[in-house]
Amino acid sequence: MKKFFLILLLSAAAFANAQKKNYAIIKPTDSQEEIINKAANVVPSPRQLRWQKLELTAFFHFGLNTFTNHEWGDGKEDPRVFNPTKLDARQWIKVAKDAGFKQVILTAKHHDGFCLWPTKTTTHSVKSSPWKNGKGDVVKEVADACKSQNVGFGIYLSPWDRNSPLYGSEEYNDFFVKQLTELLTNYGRIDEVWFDGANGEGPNGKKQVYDFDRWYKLIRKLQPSATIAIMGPDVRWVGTESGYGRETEWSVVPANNMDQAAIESNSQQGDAFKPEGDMRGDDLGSRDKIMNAKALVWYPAETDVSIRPGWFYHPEENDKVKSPEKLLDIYFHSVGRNSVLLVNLPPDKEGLINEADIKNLKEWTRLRDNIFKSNFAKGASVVSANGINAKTILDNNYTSFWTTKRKDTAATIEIKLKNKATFNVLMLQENIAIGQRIEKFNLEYWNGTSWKKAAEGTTVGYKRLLQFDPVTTDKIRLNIISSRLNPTIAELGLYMEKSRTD
Ligand code: FUL
Repeated sequence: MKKFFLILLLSAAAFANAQKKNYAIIKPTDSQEEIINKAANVVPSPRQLRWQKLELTAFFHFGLNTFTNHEWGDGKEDPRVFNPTKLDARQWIKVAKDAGFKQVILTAKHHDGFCLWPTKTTTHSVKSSPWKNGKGDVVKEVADACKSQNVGFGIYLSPWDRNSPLYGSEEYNDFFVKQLTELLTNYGRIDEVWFDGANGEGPNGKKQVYDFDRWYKLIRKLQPSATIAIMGPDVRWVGTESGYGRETEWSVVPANNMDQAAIESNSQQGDAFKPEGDMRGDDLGSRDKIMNAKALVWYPAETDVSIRPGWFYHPEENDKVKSPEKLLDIYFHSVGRNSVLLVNLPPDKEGLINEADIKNLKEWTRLRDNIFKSNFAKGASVVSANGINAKTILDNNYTSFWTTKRKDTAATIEIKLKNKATFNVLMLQENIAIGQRIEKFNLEYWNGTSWKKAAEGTTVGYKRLLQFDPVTTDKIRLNIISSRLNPTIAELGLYMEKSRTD
C-alpha cells in the first residue's frame, strides 16, 4: 500500500514538472507575488535547454564577400568570383571542435543573396561558380563534416536578399519558403536556424514584409528540434556584438505579443510568441520589468561576436584576430553571464580557417583548460541549515541540485575544503529546468579570524562566472541573499586563473 502511495506521489511530481511551460500568461488581477511566482516557474523548452547546454557555438561567415573583400554585398556580384581553391569543411569543424565549440552555423545565404548550395530557386549560387565546375555544395560539405565529427549544425539564411527580383513582393515569401525547405530537408538534422534582423531594400528599392509565422511553422514541421534564433522565438540576441553580455541576465522576459488564441490551441504551443522590442537595454527581466507584462517567456540570450573586426574574412585583418586573453575575457562575460557564446570564425579565400585564427583559438583553449581543470571545491564537505541535497553541488551532475526547505528564498551553503587552496574564480549553475530564480548572492571566505567578502553577483541562470582577487582559505560560504522562489544550485566550482596574477 505504502509503495502504491509512493508511486502516486512520484507520478504527481513528474506530472507537475511536465506541466511546466516556457511561458506564462499574466492576468490583470494577478498580485505582485503571483507574477513573481509565475516568472520563477517558467522553464526552457527541451530545444532551448539542449541549446543552452552547448555553451560555445561557432559561426562561419563565408560567401561572395570572402572573394570581393566586402562585409555586405549588394547582390550584383558575379558568382564567378567564388572559387575557393582548397576548401575543406572538415578542417573548419576540426578547428571549431578542438576549441570546444559544440555546434556551428553556416551563412547559407547572406544579404547579397548568393546561395552556398545548388538551390533550385535562383541561379545566383555555387552552381554558377567555377568552384568544382559548378557541381559543389558548401552546405553539404559542412553538414557532412559536422555529422562525422559529432558537432551540431545550423544555418543562417538571410531574410534580406539584395539579389532576388522578387524581394518586396508576396512571392518572395514563397521563394524564401522554398529555400528553407531545401535546407531543412536535404542536409539531415539542422539544430539551429538563425534569422538576422537586417531588413533593407531589395534590388528594386522595395522593402519586404517577412512572413515569419509561416517560416516558423515550416521549421517546426521539418526540424522540430531546431532552435530559431534572433528573429525567432527560441533564442534572443544579447543586444551587442562586442562579446560582452549583461551583468544581470534574466532568461525570462516580458512578451506582450503572445498570441492567446494560438496558445490555447495545443498544436500551436511554443510558436505563439514573436520577438519584439529593443533587446539592448541593461535590464530586460527585473521585477520592475516583469510587473507590467501581459505574458512572460523563456527567451535566453546568445552573445555573437567575430574573432576578427569583420564578419567575413579580409586578409588585412590577419593581424587583428582577437587575442587569446581577449577571447578569455569574452568567455567570462558571455558564457559566464548566462548566455551562449557564438564566435565567428570566417574561412579565408582558399576555403580554410586561417592560421592566425587557429593559433589564437588554440591558446584560448589552453587558457580555459588550465583554469577549469581543477575545481578546488572537489571532495569538500557541504552543509546548509535550511537546504536539501547540499552535496550534489559538487557531484558534477547538472540534473541533481541543492534547494531550500519550506518556502525559503534565502540561504547559506557552507563549504569546508579538503585542503587550504588559493583561487580567484567562482562558478555557479542554477538548475534552469526548475526555473531561473536567484537575484542576489555573495561568496565569503574565512580568513582565520572572520568572514570576508570575495565576490558578489545578481543573476546566476545556467552559468555564472565571477572573477575576484585571489583568496587562500579552507572555508567558504555562499549566501543566497534573494531569490524569486526556492533557489537551486546544480553545481559550484572554485578555480585559479593564474594568468591574471602572474
Ligand atoms: C548582422 C549582419 O548584417 C552581419 O553581416 C552579420 O551577418 C551579423 C551576424 O549579423 O546583422
